[in-house]
Amino acid sequence: MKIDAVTIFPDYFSPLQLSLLGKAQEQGLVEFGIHDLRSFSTDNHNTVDDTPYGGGAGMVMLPEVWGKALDPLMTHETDLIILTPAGKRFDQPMAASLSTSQHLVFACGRYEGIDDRVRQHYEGKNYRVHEVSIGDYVLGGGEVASLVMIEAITRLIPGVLGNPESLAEESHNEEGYLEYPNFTKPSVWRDLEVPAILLSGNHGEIAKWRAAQAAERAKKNL
Ligand code: 5OB
Repeated sequence: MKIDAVTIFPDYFSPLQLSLLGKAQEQGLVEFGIHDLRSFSTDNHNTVDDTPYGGGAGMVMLPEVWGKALDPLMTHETDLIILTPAGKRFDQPMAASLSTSQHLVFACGRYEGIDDRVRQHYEGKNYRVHEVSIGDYVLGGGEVASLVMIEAITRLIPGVLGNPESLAEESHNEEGYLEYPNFTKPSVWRDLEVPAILLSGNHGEIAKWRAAQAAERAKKNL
């Protein structure tokens, strides 16, 4: 998979060189291209934004600069992801769906966002465009949201996880993650004991206990 990101803060993407994602890149399972939006600006001040038509606070990112940055990246195999708090909420099914794409392009807006005609333009040319939010909270821009999505998506690419059993186990669970409480050594820590069932070796009973614990947690955290 090829993953491009366009941003005015390329340094935000240095964590892609670490841990699981760094190894996936070394193995050739994923290739990252990080592009500085400012290098596509056309004036001496490297301007990337301007005041909003209709008035209001903040700045809006210029469509001309975004067009110049995105045009050379877009193909009809591309999924263009525009990060915005007004987008569709990112979840595990969306991560699974995007993990089968050949090419993702993350457009990281700052300020009040990107001129909406950028979305209109690429949708109008029949490119696949997704406006995505990672949750209901305010961020300074799309960079951290992109990192969240990239980590969730790339770990689903075959070969990226060292131990594919953890993926198989996650897939038993609708949301795609483990919800029961976990314990490791020692069996007693600060007078707190690991539940005896987990030391029993009875895998059928352990699975039942974990399912019940997960259900209880899910109810509590709703
Ligand atoms: N808040 N998801 C939640 C987001 C967000 C803010 C963004 C982009 C995606 O940019 C300001």
